[in-house]
Order: sequence, then structure tokens, then C-alpha cells
Amino acid sequence: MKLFRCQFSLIIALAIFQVMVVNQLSIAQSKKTLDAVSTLKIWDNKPAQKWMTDAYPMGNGRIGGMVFGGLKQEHIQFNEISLWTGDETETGAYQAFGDLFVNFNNGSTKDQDTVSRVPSDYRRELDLSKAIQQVSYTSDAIPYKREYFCSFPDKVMVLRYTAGKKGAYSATIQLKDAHKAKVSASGLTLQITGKLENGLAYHVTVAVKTEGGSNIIEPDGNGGFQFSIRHADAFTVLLSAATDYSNKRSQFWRGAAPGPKVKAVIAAASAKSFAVLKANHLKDYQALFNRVGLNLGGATQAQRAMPTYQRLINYKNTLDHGLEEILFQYGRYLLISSSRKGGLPANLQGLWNESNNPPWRSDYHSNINIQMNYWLAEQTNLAECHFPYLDYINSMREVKKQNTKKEYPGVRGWTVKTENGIFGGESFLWNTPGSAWYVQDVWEHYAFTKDVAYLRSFGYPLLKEISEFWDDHLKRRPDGVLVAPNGWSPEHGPTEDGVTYDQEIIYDLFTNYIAAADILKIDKAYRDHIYDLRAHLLGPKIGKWGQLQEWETDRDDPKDTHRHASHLFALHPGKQISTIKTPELANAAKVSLLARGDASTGWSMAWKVNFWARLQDGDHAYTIIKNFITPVGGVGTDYNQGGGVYSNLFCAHPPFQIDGNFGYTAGVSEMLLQSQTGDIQLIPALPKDWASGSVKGLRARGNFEIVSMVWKNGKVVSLNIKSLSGGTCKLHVPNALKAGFKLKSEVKDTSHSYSFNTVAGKTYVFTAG
Ligand code: FUC
Repeated sequence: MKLFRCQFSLIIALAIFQVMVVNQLSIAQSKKTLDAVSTLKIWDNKPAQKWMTDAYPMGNGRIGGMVFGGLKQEHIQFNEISLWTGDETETGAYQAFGDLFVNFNNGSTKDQDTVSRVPSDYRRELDLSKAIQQVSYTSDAIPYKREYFCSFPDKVMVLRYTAGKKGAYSATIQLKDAHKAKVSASGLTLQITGKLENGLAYHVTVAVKTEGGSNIIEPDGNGGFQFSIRHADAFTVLLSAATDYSNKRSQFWRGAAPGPKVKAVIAAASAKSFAVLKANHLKDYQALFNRVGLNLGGATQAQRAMPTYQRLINYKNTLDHGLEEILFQYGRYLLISSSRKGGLPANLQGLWNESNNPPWRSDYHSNINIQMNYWLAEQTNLAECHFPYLDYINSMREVKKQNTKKEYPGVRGWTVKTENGIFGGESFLWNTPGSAWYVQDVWEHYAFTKDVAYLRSFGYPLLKEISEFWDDHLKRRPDGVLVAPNGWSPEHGPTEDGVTYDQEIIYDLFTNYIAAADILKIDKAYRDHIYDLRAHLLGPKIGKWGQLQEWETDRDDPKDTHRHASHLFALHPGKQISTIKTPELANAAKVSLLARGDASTGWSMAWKVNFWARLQDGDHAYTIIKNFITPVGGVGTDYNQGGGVYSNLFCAHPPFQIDGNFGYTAGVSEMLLQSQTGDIQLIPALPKDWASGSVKGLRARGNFEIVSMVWKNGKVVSLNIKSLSGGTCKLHVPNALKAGFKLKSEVKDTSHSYSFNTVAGKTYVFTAG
């Protein structure tokens, strides 16, 4: 792929002068409404120029759009998460679906869609607290406003246009298919019906409701049709799309035809007012989003009045904890928008993709990427958003068993190659521990929720069959030591037995399997067999320069700064290595991490935030965060370095890859709360710069919720922790706390550790000691 990276500073150098001018205006305007200074907004003072770096995403887990906010022309590039090429043998690629254009014929037409002629009050924003985008500006003294969202309950994209004067809108609305199918008209709607080369059928319908004026469907001059609106006071566009994908192999991956499904959705949504659609959307979205709040110190009034890209540029030199908070919540916004129950998991670009040949097929990579997408799900209280990934794993079982048997005759269970599609097809090399890493998430959902019924019917069978794969595939040496044969540490070095990455993931799998069998009290003999296998696994080793060895042979190069640091899996997201239980190995992991360096690709830096959090070094984690929040301007590909974020705060690998956004959010959460070792550790990796702050709604394993936690000068001053399933709560805090409830005799209070029995549904209150 083309190696091209543009320094952001060059790209925006010209824009800075103009930004300074516009900033003055923006600051004045922001005082007009409280809305404009709300903290969780990403905004700009000009329309988007580039899809990857500027446009803002929205989505309902299945349908998504990238909004440009142009003046003469609005452009919304849209997707549907199951539009994929490929089959059971070919990975295929995630496809673009199409584009929606609104061409304005009056009102705003005098403004050119260029940076220099943008009205001074132009504002394009994404409000993370509402999952609503707005575009507003004044043209010929008429104020215009657009409001956009994608609704999960009503299954539609909704675009609303209002103006300060009656009859202000005349426009044509056009639809374009990314696979060149024609736009047809049916009743008062525009439609596209098509088929991909693999036979997958797709359909999109768009309806437009006008208030005042007229709205007709007319030929678009290209053999298709378009809407033509004249002198409307306001109008609403509804878009819904689907394919006939089914995640059931038994149905050959096909389900109901998309046309009737989509038409029913549009008919139902058309019968509702904009106010009702918006209220439904807000109720659904905020029920998830509002569970977690984070305050790391916020931003100044002046920072909030600055376009987001300007804050990004300033970040290196000026403290802006508000931007760190926005990026944290952006990860949650992106997960809610790209991963909802009943749908497919977030892919390499979530669900946003403008190309039929996207980077790395915008697929499901199994050697870090899809896993990273879900690290935040449980800990930031979005367990529901975890399901698409868990369901995806389940849906792949049968086809992957068949593929795996071809490669490894005679084995039970299954594994995957590195690159995966949605019909079971895969490509690149075998990533033998890939399925074991998948089912770590299957276990984690139980670990956080303690949902025994889920573990019994869904989790356990998966954990068992992947354990069986390794039971059959591991190689026993004459001395009894067990090694994974022929492994490859992603994505460098030799192919050989006993690679640390493989060994650690198998250890994690076996540990989770044993715990699951113990909880369910089943399969005792097999559980004991796996216990014995785990005891014989080749373990992590410390090498000649004090590093954690990536391979069994002590050959690690201290100058190796490769983006993957997969041999540290046991530190994160695994739990085999920890500062508390295995301090020497933790120190070796630290030596390795220091050698890998602090700057890398986007997702690599996000992982390093998590590693440093697990090493309980908040200041180093924060150093990585500062590197992560680096503005990037180019849209090319760089395999080794150049990571950061674009002005729309999408993570730059480069190019855009969403795992870094999700990994950042998980990393911040790991800095504030950890529970992988059995204890709940409060502010385990707090940097000096976050000396005071608060958080609400984070989850800990054992089904505990931090209802609220406040810390000052590096010490927890108040904690409300809710037990959702009962059981013992073990807290580990850097300072002494006083329990607000009557301490029972079983409470142990030694060196800032607290252990107490809890009752399901009760909240326990602690204050500073
Ligand atoms: C892995 C990584 C690359 C990239 C790709 C999608 O192969 O090594 O950096 O993230 O996945």
C-alpha cells in the first residue's frame, strides 16, 4: 500500500489564520446558547472536506452515515453493516452502500462550499451526549438548522431541515448506489435494489416529508429519479437499508429479502413525527450512554468555544483534560453506534466505510483488532453492545470447525486465520490462538455480569470446544512440557514452537475454562485434565536483558520497536502477569515495553496505555495518551508509526482504524479501575496530571458498579459501590477509607484493603479515612 503521511501542521497551516478569525466569532456566538458550551461535543466551523479525517460518524449499530455538512450540497455517505462480499472460502470485503445528496437550490446557494466563504456562524457538531449531529448557519439573514441521528428503536436514519423563514427550502435529494444500481421511484419514495457478486441482496429506501411547499419525484437525468422540493418551510428525510444476510450457516448465510423489511420500517417511521422519532432515539441512546460519567478536570470556557481540531493542535502545549474526556466518551459513542444487539460486531472501521476496497478489507482481524474493539464494552457499562461480537463468535463455529479440520486433521474444536469475513471465509496466515483469544471475551462477559445461565448455555460450550482444540493440538515434549507448535508472534520473527503469545493465550483459555467448569460444577474429569495441561504449559521467561521473552529462545532485540507487543498478552488483556501476584514477570514486561518505545501506530499506542495501566504506572500511561492525542492529517497508510487522531477524532493507524478509539477508552478506564486479579483496585494508575477527578458507572468483575468515585490529590475521598449479585467485595485503595455502613466482623481492613460480604442490590458507601 502507498506509504504516505502528511504532517498535520502543514495541512492546516493555511487554515490557522482563518481559524483565528473565526474563533473570535465562535467565542462570541458560543455565549449565546448554553448548548454551544456543553462539554461532550465535537465540532467544526467549516464543512468536512475529507471523509476519513473530517466527516462525523453516526449509526444505530446497523445503519451508519458520515456527515459532511456542506452548504451548497449536503453529503451523507452511508453504510449497512452486513453488506459484504465473500463466502465460506473468500474473506471478502466490507462494502460501501451509497451516498445521499441534498442539493440546495436557494437560500444557502449564495455561499460557496469553500473554507473562505463559509458563513461566520457556521457550526457543524456531534453531541456525544445525544448522538445527534447539527449543522447551523445563517444565509441571507435566514438561520438554517439541520439535525441528524440514526435511531436504533425505529431502525432509520433521520435528517431534519428547518429554517427561520417560511418557504426557505428548495432542493433536490439524490441517492447513489456504490455498486452502480439504478435509483427507482416507488410511490413517494426512492429506492435502490441490488445484488453483490456473491448473491447478497441489498435494498435502501428513502422517504421525504415536507412541511409547506411541494415535493415531487422526477427523473434525475441519469436514468434514475430524485426528489425535488420547492419552497418548503421544513423537511425530514428518512433512510433505511438492509441486506438478506443471516448469521446462520444452516440457512446458507441468507435470511429474509431486504426490500419488504426496509419498506415496513420506512412506513412505520413515516407515521411518526420528528419529535417522536427523536424522543425514541434519545431514550434508547441515553439509557446506555448516561451510565458512565468522567471528570478529569474538564476544559476551560475558551477551550470549549474552540473547534475540536484547534483543541487537538493546542493539546501538545496546553492542558486540556476536557479533550481527554471527550475521547473517552467518543469510544463509548462509537461502540453504541456500531455494535447493537442483533447486528454484526464493529469491524476495523466500526461500520463506517466509503470504499469497496477498504484498507485491510475493513474486516475482522483476529490477532488484536476485533479483540481491542471490545475491551471497553463491559468495563464502561455497555455489556449489551458486547453481544454482536459474542454472537459473531458463535455464528462462526461450524464453518470454522470445517476449515480447521482441513488444516489440522483430526482435531476437535476450531481456530481462525488472521483475516475474517462474515460468511466464515478467511485469509492471510493461521492465527492459531485467535479463537482462544475470542473466547476470552466470552468468559469476560460472565466475569463482569455473573450471569450463570449465559455461562451454562452459551459460554461454557465455546470455552470447552476451544480448549479441546488445544488439547489435541498442543505438542508434548519428552520432558512433559507442552508447547503450541509452529506459532508466529504477530507479525514478526520466526515461525516456531512455544511462542510466548500462543502460550499465554492458551494459559488464559485454560484458566477461564477451569473457572467455568468449577462454577457450573460440571465435567470434573475433563476440568482436571485441562488443569493438568495448564500446569505443563511452557511459561513466560525472563531473558538476558531482563525482558519478557517473546520467543522461547532468548533472541529479543532491544532495538525492536515493532507495533505488536503480543508477548505481553499475559499482562493485558490476560491476567497471568500482574504487579501484585507476579512482580518479577511484571518487571520483565516493563523492560520489554520500555524497549518497544512510546510512539507507534494508533492501536499500538492504545494497547500501550492499557499495558502501562496494568503496570500501575499512571504517568507512563499518560505519556502514551499524550502521544495518542497527536493530530494527523494524511489519509495514507503507515505500518509502523505515525499514529494519532484526525480532526474528527477517529483514530489514525494511519489510515483510520477504530480499534485505537476503543482501546483508548478501555485504557483510561483501566487507569481508574481494575479487577482482573480478583481485587477491585481503585485508581491503580493515576497520573499526576489527573490528581483530582471523579467517575461514575464503571463496572468491575464480580458484577460490581462504581456508582460514584471521587478522588482528590491522588486519594479516594468518596466511593459508592453497588453490588449487583452479592458476594465478597475486595477493595484495594491507595489510601485509607472509612466505611459508611456498619462494618461486620468479616470485614478485614489491612493496608488499605477492604474485604466484606455484600447483598445483591445494595450500595456501600466509603469516605476518606
Ligand atoms: C494487523 C496489524 C496492522 C493492522 C491490521 C488491520 O495486521 O498488524 O497494523 O492493524 O491488523
